[in-house]
Amino acid sequence: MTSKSRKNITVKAFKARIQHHLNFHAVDLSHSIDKKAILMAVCSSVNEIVFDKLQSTNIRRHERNSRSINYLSLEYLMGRMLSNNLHNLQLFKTAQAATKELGFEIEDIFEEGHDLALGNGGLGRLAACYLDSLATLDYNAMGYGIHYEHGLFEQQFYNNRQIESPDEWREYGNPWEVCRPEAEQEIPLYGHVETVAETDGTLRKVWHPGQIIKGVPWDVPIVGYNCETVNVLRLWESRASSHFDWEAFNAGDYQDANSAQTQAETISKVLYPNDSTAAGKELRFIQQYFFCACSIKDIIRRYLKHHDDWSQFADKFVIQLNDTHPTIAILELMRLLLDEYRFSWDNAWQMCKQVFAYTNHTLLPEALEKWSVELFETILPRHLEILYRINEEFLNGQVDKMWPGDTAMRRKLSLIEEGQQKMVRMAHLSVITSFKVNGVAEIHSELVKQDLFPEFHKLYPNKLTNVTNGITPRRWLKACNPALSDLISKKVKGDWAKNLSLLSTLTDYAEDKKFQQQFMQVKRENKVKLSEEIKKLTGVSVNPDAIFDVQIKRLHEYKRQHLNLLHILALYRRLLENPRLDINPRVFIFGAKAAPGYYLAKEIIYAINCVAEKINNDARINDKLKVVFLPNYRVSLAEKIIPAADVSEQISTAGKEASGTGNMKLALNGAVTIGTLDGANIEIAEEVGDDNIFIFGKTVDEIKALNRQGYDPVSIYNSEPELKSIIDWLDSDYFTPGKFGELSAITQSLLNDGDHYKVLADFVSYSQAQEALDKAYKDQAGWAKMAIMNTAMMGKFTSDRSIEDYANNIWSLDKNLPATQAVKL
Ligand code: B1H
Repeated sequence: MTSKSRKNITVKAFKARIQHHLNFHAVDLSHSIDKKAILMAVCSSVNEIVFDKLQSTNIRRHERNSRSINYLSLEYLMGRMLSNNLHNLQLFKTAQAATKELGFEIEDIFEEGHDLALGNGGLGRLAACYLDSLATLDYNAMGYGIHYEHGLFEQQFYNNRQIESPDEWREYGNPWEVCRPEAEQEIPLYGHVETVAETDGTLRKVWHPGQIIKGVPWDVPIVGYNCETVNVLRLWESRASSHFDWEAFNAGDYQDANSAQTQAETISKVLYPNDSTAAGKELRFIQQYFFCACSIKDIIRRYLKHHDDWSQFADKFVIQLNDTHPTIAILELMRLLLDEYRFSWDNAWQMCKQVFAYTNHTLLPEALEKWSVELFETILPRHLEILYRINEEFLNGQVDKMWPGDTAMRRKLSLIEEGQQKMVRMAHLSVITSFKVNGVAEIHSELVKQDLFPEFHKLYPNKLTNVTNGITPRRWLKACNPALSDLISKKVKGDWAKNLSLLSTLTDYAEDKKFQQQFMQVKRENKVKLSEEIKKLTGVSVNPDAIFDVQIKRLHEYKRQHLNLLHILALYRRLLENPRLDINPRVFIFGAKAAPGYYLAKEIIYAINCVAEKINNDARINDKLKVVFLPNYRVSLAEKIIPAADVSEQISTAGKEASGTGNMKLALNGAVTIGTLDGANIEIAEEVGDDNIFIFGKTVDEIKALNRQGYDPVSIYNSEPELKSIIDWLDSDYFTPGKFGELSAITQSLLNDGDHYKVLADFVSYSQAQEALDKAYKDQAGWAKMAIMNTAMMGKFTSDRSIEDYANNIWSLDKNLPATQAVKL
């Protein structure tokens, strides 16, 4: 089908297609049609168009032979695909009308779709937004990831505590993927390395693996917005290879044969449910290698399909490492070039230095990956040899040149951390190999230079840089907030979803009474819808005229959901003391999953739920406060919460949140931020202006000073009577009747364990900012103006801008590298 006929597809034709697919799926059309069946039929109808576009994109790519960007990420938090694909194909209204004729509301059909939750939080969702922008901007891009059988766990609350159950996203099949057996790979593991003498006397290394795993690719099409491009996200599934133990099987030893299969399939079984923490488990290490090896081999396969020699490899392929998780890709490319393609050491190393770039997403020490040398020795013995040589050349070369004879510096920068157990520092390997290393927001990138890698910054003054994160306005405004999108389209000329800076036109209407009313009316309608969802999910009735105050993100001490909790307790206490206290009614809305092994995070969830239960059932406070913790926070739930938010809580300890991206989504949808000077909050404040954001708390420098001086949370507790009474309250059995000390893990962490995240240090400032916010909300016109200004000034934070930054400053996608930079062999 040509793009012309596609644009012209009528409701009638689309409906006929859906009916055809229903028929094809053997649905009994004489009875009422099941929602799952119609979902599958709509997806198949959309796929006809999508795969047609994918074919023509591939043909175009081949003709142009442009440089391709290959995004390696252990996580992709895609969410649901149907609504987004319909919007991007400009087919939403057609599909809506066609399904209506078949007796369905399209939103109800969307609800049947399962989230693709192959990621934890911000890092995985960022990868998904970047794929959307890469396709929309027509870049030759491929995403590589793992086809986890189970994505991020599902969360329920039982007796106020988090319970996890496995995510079954493919229970009924996933319409948005095709298997590509023609591109499967074999991946070696374990075994030993042999040194073989060639006839000419040179020595060659041969790795004799102990096990071979098969990598099977599944392709998910990534549809660009309002353009002809469809790219691919290629996800690897592990299987037992044909080296599966047939001998044992035939000899009747099914158990042994099966255990090899089970072991192989375990590799892509589950996503590790960490966020901003490294897992440190052997299986995770194997997962990383399996995924990297499949992806690197696939990249080489794609290159060699069209080239007879290696001279253009670095011109044609650039590989972006999404954090250190795919760092082993570097060693795998080295190994293949050296051992399989017989490169000299220098040529192989030059090649690697030209193709890899690395994004750092966190400064948290617990997230900086290290793997034991022992693990390398057992699982990847050849890679360890290569790593040792890279290290030796690095220390004896660059390090010795810059700091001659400085053994302390050698120890500090070495790829190997000495100690009881020798560890490989993955970040160091990524930094020394990559031609660019970027942080994800201005302040974060500065801290990467100053605090995390100051020596590397000295060694490579042009390597460390910044690309501020972004979000796709297609999913995070156009698709999730149709009412606001329609209102915007009435005022803003041009395709703002493709050029988000156009939203700045809205500043002209920020003080226009009529527009303010329309804007706030949309917000109210979204709040009514969310209230219904809240009732459905929690049984709690909330008032749509209250302030909807939202904190949605992974649960982590540094994100400080417990600071929010302390302030809720302060409000509750003030209301009990004075039931007529003049504050706006407020609904505090939380959404967060805690890593299953993160004890304190789970205790914070428990505490919020216990406090919520008490407050929501306390008639004395006249419904002025409500607290709801929505279970199973995920992309599709975020799409419902964000359009209804008045207030966006971005309250991390300064210096800890690398960027944040929820902050951008909420502001884009007209929520006003209360936040610290951390991550991208700083750039949001610069864009919206100080009058349209509530900033509080200690700055990075002040936090550093506190650490230097010696921070004493107990003295703050003793000198702030309200704070003291709240903490004591939390320690009583008020929120857990009959169970004293039930919530004391939190108070302990704040008072006895040093309050690492400076919750007490920021409490008073936070409480004051909240008071100012409450006061500002009373001026409805003033608030509307602030909300409009937030939407209007989010242009910078489109992921299209981030991708253009990467394309221009890191990947050189619009032009091939000058020939002088290409490896000459
Ligand atoms: C971010 C992670 C992360 N930073 C380790 N680091 C993981 C680290 O499974 N692991 O081992 C998983 C995830 N995630 C987040 O990245 C930052 O905290 C956010 O501030 C940032 O917005 C996001 C995207 O850059």
